[in-house]
Parts: sequence; structure tokens; C-alpha cells
Amino acid sequence: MKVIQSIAAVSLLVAASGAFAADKTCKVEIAGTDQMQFDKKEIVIAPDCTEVELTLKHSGKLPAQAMGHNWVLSKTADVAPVATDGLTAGLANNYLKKDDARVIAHTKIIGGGQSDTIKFPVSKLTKGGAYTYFCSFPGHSSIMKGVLKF
Ligand SMILES: [Cu+2]
Repeated sequence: MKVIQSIAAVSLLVAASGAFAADKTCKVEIAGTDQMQFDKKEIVIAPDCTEVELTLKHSGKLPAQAMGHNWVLSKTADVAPVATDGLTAGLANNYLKKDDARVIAHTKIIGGGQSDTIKFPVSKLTKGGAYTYFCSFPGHSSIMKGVLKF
């Protein structure tokens, strides 16, 4: 009986470490400019990623009040309503409606020379889904956007 229990315990340990080894954080970098542009039009998340670590950099010089940028991820169909609701939310709320469930992940709004890094689990995405990232600073989302593929 004792032997059987030991074997079961070892099997559990192996299973647990196996799951841990499969975790993979994939790093993504994207920059926003003083010309109201992202430097990438597309981000591809590899199928074996379990977590995304995204860093947004502002490569310009203008302050957040004038040329602030954030990186917001939502389903493509939700971009327009999320951006519209964010207009009145203000800089302090990163131009996003508080606790907006349509937002999958987002950085804060940053100004020239600043950066912000966030992490989110890939389990929030559905394979083959239509996702778009954009900047929710007023007036930016029509130009500052790109496709996220998974
Ligand atoms: Cu922007």
C-alpha cells in the first residue's frame, strides 16, 4: 500500500513540473511616435505562448497630454465602441471606461520617452479570433491600430 502511494505522489510531481515547463512568456515590443503612429501594423502571437509580455515605448518627445499613447487590445468589433466610451474617461483613466469588459489588455497612457510593460495570459484569446490593438487617446484610434493574430 505504501509503495502505491509513493508512486502516485511521484506521478503527480512529474505532471506538475511538465505543466510548468510548458509555460512560455512571449515578449512583444511596440513603439508609438510623435507622428501618431505605431511602428508595427501587425503582432503575431506564436501558438506555444501561454503569456504575453508587451512593452509599449513612446519614441517621441511630446508629453502625454498632447500626444499620449497607450496599447489597448480588444476584439476587432469592439474597437469603435471602446474608443468612443474612452473619450470622456480622461487621461487619469487612460482614456478607457473603468473596468471595460471588452478590453482584453491595456497599458497606461504614456508620453515621450516613457514606456509601460504589461502581461496577459494567452488564454484570454481564441485561436483564429479577430483582434485589433489600438491607442485610445482621443482621435488616435483611426490611425494608431494594428492586427493581433493568434
Ligand atoms: Cu496615441
